[in-house]
Amino acid sequence: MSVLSILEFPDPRLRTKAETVRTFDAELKQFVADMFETMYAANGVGLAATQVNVHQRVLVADMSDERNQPLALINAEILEKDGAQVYQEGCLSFPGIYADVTRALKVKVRANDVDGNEIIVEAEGPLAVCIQHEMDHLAGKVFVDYLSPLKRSLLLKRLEKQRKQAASA
Ligand code: GNR
Ligand code: NI
Repeated sequence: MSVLSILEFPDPRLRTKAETVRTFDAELKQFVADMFETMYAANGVGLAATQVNVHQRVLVADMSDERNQPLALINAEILEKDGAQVYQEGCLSFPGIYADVTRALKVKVRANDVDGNEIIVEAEGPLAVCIQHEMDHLAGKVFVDYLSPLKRSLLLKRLEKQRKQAASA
């Protein structure tokens, strides 16, 4: 198992659109295990393959407080969306930056598990936010894309400032 390094904004590789996984083999299982290890090491609630520079439709999540409910979705597709919620989002590719984003309250998702079996997941609330956030990464989209230009430039300036401070500390 290995902790993978996470790409940070504005790395252009975060804009890559991921490809459909067609081979469900031992290599995929190892990659999913590495994604979980990377997500837990970074104290994240989710991680998309895009963030570790692998452009395949793989996402992992664990919204539980105990960090013992791993969910891996391969080739996830949203079948139904319902309602709306505002949630303060963060992203491992934007360390220290948080912003309110409006997304669907509930999602019904079709995906494959690591063995290639079809699964249907119905999520609501924070897990629904996380799945939508990770699916966006796989499409090359990031949470600040939803903000107004003014709010986005404010937060991106803050990200730069934090980086400069961290570099001089
Ligand atoms: O760890 C994460 N926390 C989080 C908080 C609110 C909404 C979404 C997220 S996902 C994020 C991990 C990450 O960057 N996944 O892509
Ligand atoms: Ni993210």
